[in-house]
Amino acid sequence: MLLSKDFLFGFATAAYQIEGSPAADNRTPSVWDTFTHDTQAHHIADNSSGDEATDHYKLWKEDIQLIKSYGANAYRFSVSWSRIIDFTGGAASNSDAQGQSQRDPPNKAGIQFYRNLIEELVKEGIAPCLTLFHWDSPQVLEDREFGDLVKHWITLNEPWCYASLGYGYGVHAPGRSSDRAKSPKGDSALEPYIVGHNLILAHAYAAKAYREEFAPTQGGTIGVTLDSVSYIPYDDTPESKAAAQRAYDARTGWFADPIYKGHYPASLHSVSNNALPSFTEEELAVVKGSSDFFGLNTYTSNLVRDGGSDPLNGKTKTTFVRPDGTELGMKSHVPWLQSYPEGFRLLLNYLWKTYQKPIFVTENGFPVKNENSIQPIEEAVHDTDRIEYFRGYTNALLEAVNKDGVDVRSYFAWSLLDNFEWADGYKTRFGVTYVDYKTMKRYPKDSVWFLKEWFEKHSSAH
Ligand code: GBH
Repeated sequence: MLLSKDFLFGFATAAYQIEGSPAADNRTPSVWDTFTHDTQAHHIADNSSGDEATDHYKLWKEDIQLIKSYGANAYRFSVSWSRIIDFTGGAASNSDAQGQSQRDPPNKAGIQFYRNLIEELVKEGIAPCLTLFHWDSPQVLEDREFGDLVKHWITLNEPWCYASLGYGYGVHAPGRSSDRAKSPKGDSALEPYIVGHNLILAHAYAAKAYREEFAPTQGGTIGVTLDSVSYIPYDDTPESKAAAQRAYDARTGWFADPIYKGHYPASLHSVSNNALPSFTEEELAVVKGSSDFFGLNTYTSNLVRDGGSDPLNGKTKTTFVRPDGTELGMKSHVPWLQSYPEGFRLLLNYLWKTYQKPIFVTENGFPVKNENSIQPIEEAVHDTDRIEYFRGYTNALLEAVNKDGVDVRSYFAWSLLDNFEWADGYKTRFGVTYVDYKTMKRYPKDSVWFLKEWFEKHSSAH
């Protein structure tokens, strides 16, 4: 069962989660620096930050060798706009010939870092897949650099998370929420929808710029990555089925419907209490059809029934416990994730049927329970549960492709390295490589050899 000739087999990361070196080469703070260093409030489980993360800004070459040794032909990463644009104000090198200061002046040293990374990847035969926005940055979009070598562009990573976790629940940067305990104060009923709306527009105009100015000569593709959960009706009742659909609409359709179909999902108007801004005709023409593919990050499944009050999950109740009291799947280190491969197959089918776009799986992975406290590291690298997870999910992908005819074009495991897991800090490890945060030494885990073998077995590009 070989996958398509250009199938991308790889690992994914994100800038703030791995780079460290927050002040190197004129980098200025992002919202995540501010959030993790907030002295007024406690946002991160272990009080950590991405200041060091996995020290990838220094160890990038070594990390590319890891990717190569893992048999991948692709690597998905994001760029930090705090490095790419010089916000330090008026550095001489950023003035043009007339001495005028430019808007969004490029920061040469920061750009050079990514340039070096990309060139090295290409040299090693690893296709760079570049995410423009993985939460850590100002919303400035700029694809002029790197286009000669990067053929796979992802505009946004999981806009649902940025809008809902950052402006609804306030658990991610910039931490806004109407929750009394949280500061700064926001309006959770309204702000996520305004942020989401503007993210859709930012994505659409970036895609338009790329397609018009760069794609014709550079020949790449551009699209958005959304996160989804496989929403499965709790039971056979029409109420549960409708609830599962509402959950899809609130999580994924919120972004996917405008982008692929040209309108917000009907249920979201009522669920959000009419908080959705509207698109002008002109905007809609840019938004509709603005993604070449369906970029999908997915980790888990939920059983859904009617009844909740939270608009951000479609006013549904979600659980991992079936009506007969059994658990849906294998538990992980975090309460929101259980392994349920059959759900992944259902999800791939649902998205293919609903949006009819080739699906690029851009993240999928599993944090082993208590992996952080297993000692010594030589023991921790025996990540049996993660192997089990990857075995199930990669097999579900093959079934979706070969038995159901779903068009899937990539599989990126999250993540290349253990890293700064946002609000969880360093307590939750998603890597296929163990990082010793004291020495920054990398130790491949057993699961990566499982993936390497899977890549080899299903690649038709021998
Ligand atoms: C992805 O998000 C991210 O793209 C990546 O950066 C991250 O490291 C990775 O997954 C692993 O988490 O507060 O209980 O509601 C995945 C989707 C959605 C998972 C929000 C965590 C919050 C759980 N995320 N969810 S909860």
